[in-house]
Formats: sequence, structure tokens, C-alpha cells
Amino acid sequence: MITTLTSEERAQLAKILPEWRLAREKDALLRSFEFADFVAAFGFMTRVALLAEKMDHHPEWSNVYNRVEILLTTHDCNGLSARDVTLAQAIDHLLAP
Ligand code: H2B
Repeated sequence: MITTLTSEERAQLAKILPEWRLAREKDALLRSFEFADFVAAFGFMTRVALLAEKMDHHPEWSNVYNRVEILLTTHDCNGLSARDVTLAQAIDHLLAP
């Protein structure tokens, strides 16, 4: 069974995932991305989609031209879990130089 993060685990988030913040409207991680244009943004989304499918953990997201917003939360436990942290780290890794 998957559970939501403990407060001890949450206290580490800013250090592990400095680019992500906690969403206001739900128990979730949120990050905004900006790319040169739509093709670059959609290319990134394609890579995230393949990653998400492989991990069987899927983002809630939106795209407007060159901007992508990704919200990570775990429906199976109705909140933020270790799966979200792992996916966020993998997404960060896609963009690492
Ligand atoms: N994605 C997210 N974000 N949360 C989940 O709880 C979840 C998921 N569950 N992707 C997975 C799929 C589950 O529905 C399947 C059956 O493993």
C-alpha cells in the first residue's frame, strides 16, 4: 500500500527538489518549465510521458505554447507520496546538463 509522505520526509523536500514547490490547492508538487518554443516544450512532454508510463505514475499537467506546468500527486493515496518524489527527480534528471 502506498502512503503519503510523513512530515519528516516533507521537511527534506526543499533540499531534494529545490525547483519544486508544494501546490496550494492540493497535496502535490508543482513545477513550471519554460522552453524556447512549442516544439521544445512538447518534446519535453513526450519524454516525460514515456518516463511516466514506464514508472506507471502519471502527471497532471498543462501546456501553453512554450510553458509546461507539472503537478505530481498520487491518486492511490490521495496525496503526496514517494512516487511523486521519484518522478520529480527523474523529470529533473531529463533536464540536467
Ligand atoms: N499516477 C498517479 N499520479 N497516481 C496514481 O495513484 C497512479 C498513477 N496510479 N498512475 C497508477 C497509474 C494506477 O492507477 C495503475 C493501475 O497502476
